[in-house]
Amino acid sequence: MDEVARDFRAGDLFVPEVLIAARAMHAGMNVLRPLLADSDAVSAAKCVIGTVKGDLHDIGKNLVKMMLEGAGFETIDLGTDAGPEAFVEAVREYQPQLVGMSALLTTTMVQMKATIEGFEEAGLSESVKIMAGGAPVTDAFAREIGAYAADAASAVDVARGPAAQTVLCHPCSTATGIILPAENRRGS
Ligand code: B12
Repeated sequence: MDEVARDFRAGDLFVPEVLIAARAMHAGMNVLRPLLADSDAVSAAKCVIGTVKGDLHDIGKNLVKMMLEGAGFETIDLGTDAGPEAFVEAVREYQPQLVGMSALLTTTMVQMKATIEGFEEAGLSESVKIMAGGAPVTDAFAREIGAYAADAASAVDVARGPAAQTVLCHPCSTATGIILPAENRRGS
């Protein structure tokens, strides 16, 4: 999946091909999972991921999830229309290192901010690295809140980086993600 991510980022592979690769990866994982469960192997980290409240688009979110799983991350998928309280509850329960939020509607982008505020109110914002993406999440939006742009392929690089690391993957790109290190939140 690393190779698939590289080719996707380079524009040599397209969404359907990534989905096919992910399906093959899942088939392989189904064989390996019971063996891994019996071994000392540990997952890279946990990621709670979901599409924000009011938004039912999940193709991009699922793609990011598959990329992360292909890189060895354990994912907890909140599905679509996930409100701040669902994210907060999941972070409390699973204590992930990462949170991924997806929004495809300009009207639901505000829910990303609301979710981050939910983490802050719950005292959880310092414990997770937050990634947010989706077609309307532009570089300008990312800058406005003091963050950096990334896409599904780059999400894995970001996820693998240290907690406070910021990565600028697609400067000025039309799409697709923001990474909020703790010190950049609240648009500092
Ligand atoms: C498919 C689709 C639907 C499907 C969704 C099916 C599904 N299971 O997802 C259905 C038919 C249900 C739908 C419904 C609606 N849709 Co729609 N839909 C689309 C469409 C055609 C494609 C979206 C898509 O899947 N793209 C492919 C994926 C792979 O791309 P992506 O999501 O952007 O993800 C990539 C990146 O953004 C990033 N990424 C995404 N999430 C994350 C998360 C993280 C953490 C990171 C790091 C990266 C990341 O990585 C991905 C890969 O690079 C777009 C148009 C378009 N061309 O984008 C409209 C579009 C998003 N829809 C739109 C609208 C208006 C609607 C409706 C309101 C229509 C209506 N009147 O009912 C409803 C809203 C329903 C709701 N409440 O959510 C508008 C949004 C306009 C706007 N600016 O807000 C669009 C842009 C169409 C348009 N041009 O008008 N839609």
